[in-house]
Amino acid sequence: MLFVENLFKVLKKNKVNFFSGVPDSILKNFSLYLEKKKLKNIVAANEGSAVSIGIGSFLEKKKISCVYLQNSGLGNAVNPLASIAHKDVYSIPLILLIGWRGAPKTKDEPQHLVKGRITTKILKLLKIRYCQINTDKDLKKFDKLIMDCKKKNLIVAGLIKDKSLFFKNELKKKINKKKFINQRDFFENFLNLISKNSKIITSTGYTSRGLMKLRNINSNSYKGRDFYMIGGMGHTAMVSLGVSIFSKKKVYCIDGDGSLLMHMGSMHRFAINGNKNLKHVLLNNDCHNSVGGQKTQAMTIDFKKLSLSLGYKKYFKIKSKKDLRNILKQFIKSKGPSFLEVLTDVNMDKNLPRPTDLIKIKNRFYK
Ligand SMILES: Cc1ncc(C[n+]2csc(CCOP(=O)(O)OP(=O)(O)O)c2C)c(N)n1
Repeated sequence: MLFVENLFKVLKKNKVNFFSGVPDSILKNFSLYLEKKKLKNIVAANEGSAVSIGIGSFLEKKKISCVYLQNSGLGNAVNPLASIAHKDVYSIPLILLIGWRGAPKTKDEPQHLVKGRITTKILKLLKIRYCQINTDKDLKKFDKLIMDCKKKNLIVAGLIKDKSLFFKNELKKKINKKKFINQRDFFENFLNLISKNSKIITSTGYTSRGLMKLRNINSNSYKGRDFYMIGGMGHTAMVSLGVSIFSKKKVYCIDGDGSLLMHMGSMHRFAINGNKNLKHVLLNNDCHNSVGGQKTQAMTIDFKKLSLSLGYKKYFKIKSKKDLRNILKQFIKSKGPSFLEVLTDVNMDKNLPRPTDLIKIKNRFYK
């Protein structure tokens, strides 16, 4: 039997059939399996929300949830874990399934190394009992932990660091065939039209990697200076606000929809506290494309009403390639804080680069 099936066998045996979480690359096949089997699953805006949904489900139905997350999202989760669910507070049982990026002795990207190093320390500080799940055999330990969680109303966790555990069960997501804008077309036109000394801050995952790829191909012919914010998902808008307050240059925040939704309250501050040099671009592909394409349902949001009611001065939308240049020009000319929604497809270039020299990226952005 495949690993993923054995994992679900353990969860089913313990009557765990409700899930909430934020997708992660290691757990990609776990969340796609939830979709395939049509299990009850809420893709939460952030990991704190995922934990809170699990807390609520227990309060109403004594239903123990499985909350899945990447360890980078443990920071978001700590508040409800420590202040609501902890056994010294309301003692609400929860099962955490954590994708452990940057685990000691594994090779990973720089933004994952610190969190990877302290993941088990955070769990220990929170008195959350955990086990590592490296093979099918480890599922026995996980099973025992879950039984304890049920008996004693505890939070427990299983840590998975090796995504190859799921490889035999690689699930493919159906590609959205709608003819929206390709991310690369957007960036090519954008970099061509902006003024030379513009500042660009891009969100985690493919947004940063896609922009970096173009810079690598053609470093001289494009304008602007980039900060690839490959960690701290969801904070792109507020980092951009901070930059813009102390800059006379035009500052562009380029967000993915998963990133924007993660801390959406930031939009309000962006609109209220931002100056006219600050602009917000949303590359809306309706999903977490970088980690498997799980739906965010961001295309159900009326960003025009939302952004204008929050205080953005203007809203623009690009739906097709024929509008791309024209609307981009209007957006670039507009007085901020303004908002541009670009409907993008999920087709990405192969072999996108991964930013590794982060200090160099920071220093180049300064200059
Ligand atoms: C706090 C946190 N949670 C989860 C992740 C894992 N992660 C990396 S990229 C990504 C998806 C980003 O989605 P979106 O902003 O829509 O951009 P897209 O991938 O669609 O280009 C996720 C969930 C993370 N890096 N940090």
